[in-house]
Amino acid sequence: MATNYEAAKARYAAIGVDTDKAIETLKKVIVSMHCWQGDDVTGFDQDGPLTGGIQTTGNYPGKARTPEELMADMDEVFKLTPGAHKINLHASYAIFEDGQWVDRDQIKPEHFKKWVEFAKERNMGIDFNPTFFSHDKVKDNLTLSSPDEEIRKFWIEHGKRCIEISQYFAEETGIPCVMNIWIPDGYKDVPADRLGPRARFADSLDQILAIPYDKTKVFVTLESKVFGIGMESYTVGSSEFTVNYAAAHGIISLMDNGHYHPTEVVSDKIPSMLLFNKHIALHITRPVRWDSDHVVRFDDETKEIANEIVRNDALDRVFIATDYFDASINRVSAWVIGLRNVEKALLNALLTPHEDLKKLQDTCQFTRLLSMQEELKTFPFGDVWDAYCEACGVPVGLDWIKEAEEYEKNVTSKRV
Ligand code: RNT
Ligand code: ZN
Repeated sequence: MATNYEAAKARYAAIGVDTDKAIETLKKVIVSMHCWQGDDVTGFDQDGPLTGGIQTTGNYPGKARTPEELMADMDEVFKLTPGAHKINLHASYAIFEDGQWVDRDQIKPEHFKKWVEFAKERNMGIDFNPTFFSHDKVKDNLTLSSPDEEIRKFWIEHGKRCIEISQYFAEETGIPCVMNIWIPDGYKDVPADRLGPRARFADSLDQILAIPYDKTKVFVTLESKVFGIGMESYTVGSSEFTVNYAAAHGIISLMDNGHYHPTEVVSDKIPSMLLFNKHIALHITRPVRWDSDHVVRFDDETKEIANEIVRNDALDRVFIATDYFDASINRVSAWVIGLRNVEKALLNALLTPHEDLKKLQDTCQFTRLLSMQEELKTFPFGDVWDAYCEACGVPVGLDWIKEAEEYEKNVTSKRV
């Protein structure tokens, strides 16, 4: 493999790309790994179904049923995936000792102590998400925008508790916590009032963000959405709502690439957002005809998202997180495939001679630009990718598949 890498390195060097440097840079880029791929977004705080207009489909055996199982599966993913990670938790993954259950408006740092231990042992930070779904207080698909003041108050309290927990994560791990707010709220059919729910959502956010917290430790992000299942006609937290709210209140916009109209792409939004914001946040997923949260592939849009981050020198300004959930295939492998593909897209971007390509654009050499862009696709990317995996101490090439299959045979298939 060393010789393959040497040959690849020379080919990239000939176009001014330093492969060693790309590998060193990528090693330090943090990708926040969503915990919810492991258990189909179930969590541990209640037994009801997944609600909120999101859906996991499939019933592949071996899903994690307990915190211990989920943590073991996450460790397996870390073993098979190169790069630096954070873990991304939802509030519904609180771990209650026997008889200690409290509702979401009363959760406390102590309910996440085991996650802090897990993260610290692995030198990782923790990102967090209040869970505004899968709960009996999601009334008529509404939470922070509900006209029912009691419902709205419950969820405002939940948001406040989550900021406190986020700060606890940051203080314990020494790594800032990104706390993302996403609400499912919306209507199945044409609403009679589009402004009222959004005004209530804005007021709820104002109240949540009014609690004192350390803004150097907790970065609050707000995620938009275009529709959800059962909320096809209107979502309260639309793109315009979230981008404007975030800009006006000094929090951060989060773009999930499953949350736009099918021909709209997040890659094109990234540079505009970077021009006007110090930070932006991403959920990387794969929509197939709808917000289906398929496992991320090494596809054109994922590559283009990575290109926009890298060529605009924004690796330290973009909070990168994954967000997909496939229950139709081995869940650990699903996790690994998507995360490895995010890493591949970033490496691919780091191996692209962006400055030269920009120059071709600015001098209107479009024929040469297209020729270059297409030829770069057959450069020996795979050899650099293998060297990166080796440098990170994770399986190279197809080797991870065997390991994942062993884990399935010995661990997840025994869960019945
Ligand atoms: C839903 C949003 C949201 C969730 C997670 C579980 O459409 O993408 O980010 O997927 O919070
Ligand atoms: Zn998302």
